[in-house]
Amino acid sequence: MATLTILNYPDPRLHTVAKPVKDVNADIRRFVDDMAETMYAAPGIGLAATQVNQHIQLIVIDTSKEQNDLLVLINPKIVVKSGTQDYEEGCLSVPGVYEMVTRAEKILVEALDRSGKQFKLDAEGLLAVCIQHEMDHLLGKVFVEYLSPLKRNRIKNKMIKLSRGK
Ligand code: K2U
Ligand code: ZN
Repeated sequence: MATLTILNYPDPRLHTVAKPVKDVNADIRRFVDDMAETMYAAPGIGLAATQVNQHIQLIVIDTSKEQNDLLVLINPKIVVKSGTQDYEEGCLSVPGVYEMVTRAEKILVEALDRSGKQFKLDAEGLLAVCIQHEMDHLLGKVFVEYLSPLKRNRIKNKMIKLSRGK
């Protein structure tokens, strides 16, 4: 397994729209293992393939306390949404930034697992937030895009300064 490099905002590659996975094969499963290793090492509770510059619809998540319950979602689709919830979100691609975002409180998501089998998942609370956050990444959307232009530009300038080692 290997830890992968996570792209930092405002890298334009973060705005690439991911393509569906055609064949859940051994290469995809190896990539899932690398994604999981990268997420746990960050540490984080979710990671989208877009963030490691692989533009396929694949997400790993682990919101368990013991960090030993990996959820893999391939070609995920949210089929039902209800309610709203506010959550102070962070992002491994925008280190050190935490801002309130409003998302659906409950979702029903359909996806393929790491063996290519279709499954459905009812999620709420932090898991629902994380799934929506990661699925935004697959659409090329970073959570700072929910903020005001003023806040977003301040964050963008801060990240550019950080990347120049200032
Ligand atoms: O996409 C990512 O960068 C992974 C995020 C997932 C996440 C974002 C917002 C809310 C929940 C999950 C990282 O795990 S950010 C670190 C983090 C860790 C625990 C709780 C919230 C954020
Ligand atoms: Zn993120």
